Amino acid sequence: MKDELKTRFGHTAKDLAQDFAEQLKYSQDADIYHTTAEGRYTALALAIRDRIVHQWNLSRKTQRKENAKRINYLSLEFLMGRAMTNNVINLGVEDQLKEALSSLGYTYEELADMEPDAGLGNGGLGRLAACFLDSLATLEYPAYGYGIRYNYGIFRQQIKNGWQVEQPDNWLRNGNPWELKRPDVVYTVQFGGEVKMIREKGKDNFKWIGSEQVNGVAYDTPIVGYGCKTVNTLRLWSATSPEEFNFHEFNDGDYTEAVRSKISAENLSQVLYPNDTLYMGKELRLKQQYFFVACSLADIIRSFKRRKLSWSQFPDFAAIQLNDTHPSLAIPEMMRLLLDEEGLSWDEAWDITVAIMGYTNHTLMPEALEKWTLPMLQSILPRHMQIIYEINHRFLQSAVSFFPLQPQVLGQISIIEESNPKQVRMANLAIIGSHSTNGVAALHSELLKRSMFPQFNLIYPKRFNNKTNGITQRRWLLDANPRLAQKITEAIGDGWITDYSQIAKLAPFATDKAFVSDFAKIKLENKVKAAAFLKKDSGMIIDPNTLFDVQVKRIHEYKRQLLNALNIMLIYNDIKKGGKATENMPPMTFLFGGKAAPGYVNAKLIIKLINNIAKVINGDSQANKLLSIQFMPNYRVTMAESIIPATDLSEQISTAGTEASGTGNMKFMCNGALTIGTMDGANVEIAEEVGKDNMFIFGHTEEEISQLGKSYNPFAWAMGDNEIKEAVALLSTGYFNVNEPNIFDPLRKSLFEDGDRYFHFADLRMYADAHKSARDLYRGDQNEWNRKAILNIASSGKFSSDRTIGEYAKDIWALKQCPVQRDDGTETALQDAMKK
Ligand code: 26Q
Repeated sequence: MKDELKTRFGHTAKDLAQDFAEQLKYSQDADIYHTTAEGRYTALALAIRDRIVHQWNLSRKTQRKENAKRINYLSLEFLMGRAMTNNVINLGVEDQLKEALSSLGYTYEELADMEPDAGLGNGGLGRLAACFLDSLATLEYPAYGYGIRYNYGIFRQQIKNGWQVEQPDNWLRNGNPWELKRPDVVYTVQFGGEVKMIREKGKDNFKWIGSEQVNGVAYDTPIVGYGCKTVNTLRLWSATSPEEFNFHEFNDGDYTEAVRSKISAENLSQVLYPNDTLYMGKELRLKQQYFFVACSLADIIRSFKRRKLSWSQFPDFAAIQLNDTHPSLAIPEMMRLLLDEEGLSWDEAWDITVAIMGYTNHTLMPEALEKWTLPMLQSILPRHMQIIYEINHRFLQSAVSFFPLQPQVLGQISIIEESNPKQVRMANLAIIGSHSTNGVAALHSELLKRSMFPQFNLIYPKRFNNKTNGITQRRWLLDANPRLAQKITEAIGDGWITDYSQIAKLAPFATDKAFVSDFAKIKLENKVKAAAFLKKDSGMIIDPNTLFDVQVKRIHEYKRQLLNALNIMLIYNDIKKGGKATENMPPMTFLFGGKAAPGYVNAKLIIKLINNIAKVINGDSQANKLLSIQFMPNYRVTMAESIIPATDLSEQISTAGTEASGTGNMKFMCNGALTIGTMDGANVEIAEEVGKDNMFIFGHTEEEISQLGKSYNPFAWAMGDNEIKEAVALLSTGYFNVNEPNIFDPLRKSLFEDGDRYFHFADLRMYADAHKSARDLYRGDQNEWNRKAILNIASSGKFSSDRTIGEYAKDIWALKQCPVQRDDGTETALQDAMKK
């Protein structure tokens, strides 16, 4: 592998050392004796980037020459994490690089550790987009990711006195060596103003004259496929003020106004909105969405126009996937461009738009559905509002025949909600304006058809489909867990890296004595490493010789971190009483991690509660021999890469029917953790693959939950079980908040007075019992535990994002692979230039 890979400067450790030293000298103006850690990191990143750029250029050329269709993945979020270790692995230069750096007296890990996470996303949806980019490049599909180059990513979370405190994430502070600014790729986007109708050649033409303009400049990041053949592009837009606009006001003498409007333009790409699942109708968010949609579509159209083909062929060359409704303005924007700018008829424009667009839904929570008020849309995007009205009008006309004598149904499926003020339902728009609507796990996709959008399913039965999520095994196993990856490769060869179905070959090793003992050793090593990471990251002390029980994900009531906390109270109470449930308990470390949306009061209270419980239990000399509770501040991709490989028990305990898929569940599975979980999201399919016997499945199913429905009485469920009653008393009597009276009242109220919307008490007994069987197995039969863990890895083949992307490519995008030759790039840049 290493030997065949030759890039433009040759490939020995010595060459790499030379490149690195040159970058230090010329881009950092430093020699190896006088450098800062940041400078060394940047120099190394630039040296690596140089090795990517040639292949990047070649990929673009090949894809153009082959007239290949391209997928354009539109997403407000790309949660990329770090690039360096990933790029180094995909380039195949890790060993030489380590040698090169150590020959200069540096360690690779130390430099790699300087890189800030690219945290341009909230959670699952943004990380999914990042995994998809990795799979698209590795499978050699022509693809662009389009998004916003936020100056501030997801906030940094600090914990002060148990409470979450948000700090700005200034991730570009020291520059970003992975990106290339493309000053020539810039589009002007307008907002506001009015629409004029001009009658020309017997035809009505609409002209939208905006009152405010913003430029979007492209910043490109290379996405290196494994083995480095195809290098695709993540193109992120940064907002600036158009030059002329400024200059004009400046000359009028209104200098401060010029500066003000410049700043207001730049505001657009300043910051990622930190809420997930709870939708808020902020004007700046709407502008962000339109800004990035308008730049991306202009770019896609520019690239199509270069081919000089007819518009009807557009869908043969471009597919656009909408990552949730956040980019769904792409539908009216595409219509506007084709109608107003290109002069197509409505029907021509509509057929093209529907053929190009695909929509992925990521949530079942009604409060997450995007709705913009009509007055806001009207004032910011007046022409789009006209187009949306026309789309809706035509749609409702065609829908009438499906619902004879049921006029009220039309009100439900209309894009416009007749509330006060009226609202525009973006999900309805996305379904109507695309040829595919998919959910992200089998159960979720069924529920979309059955409960969320039944009428649309009646009208468009062929549009609804499922694409079960996946994760990239390259980042989440090869990169995050190198020792286990090496062991697996020794056992079954390295085919799994690019063909993850081969991981099934690991199954026989679940009973192979040597393999099992190596697996156990590696798990312990990973725990030691994770403990060191946490010590360095936040000063936490944890004991690697305990069972690591981990729940890491955004904090949300439906994900039920509270259920975990209530179970910990049960365990604690039992220890204090010397009860049976904890008689033979293995020493345990409960690890929590995750951010709460800054405005989500109950989520923030859950963090505080976990921290308060931790304080009491960790300080209790009787309990702390068996129990340690830890909240890990600032959970992020880089922390996940350290914690997940060290986990024994993976907590996936959402109320059935609420988690669309989950993807953390898959990451834990392929790193050899056992899952304790409900039959929700992709857990259902994990159980299908590995068998319920090799998991700890508990709780009401989705059907049972909806059966329980309104008759559910949390109080009765809680009080009917003595141990639960006692644990609840700890919460109600303020045991964990002696000096902070009443702070947890809102949580208690949501559980008991507001009906426990997420059915904690319906599932708590079953959860506690399932948890006990997990503890018992861990304590009683390490061999059996490890056998199950290895079987989990061997059964994780389905959950590669390579499989997911293959399905999107075939079923939704009609996309073909476009192999790119690997070129050693031995011609120098000068030789290249002289050919021109
Ligand atoms: C919407 C409007 C305004 C501001 C913010 C938002 C917003 C932002 C992010 C709404 C939702 C999100 C993120 C949703 C998300 O991450 N969903 C998760 O997607 C994963 C990938 O498909 C699934 O595995 C998870 O189950 C789902 O919760």
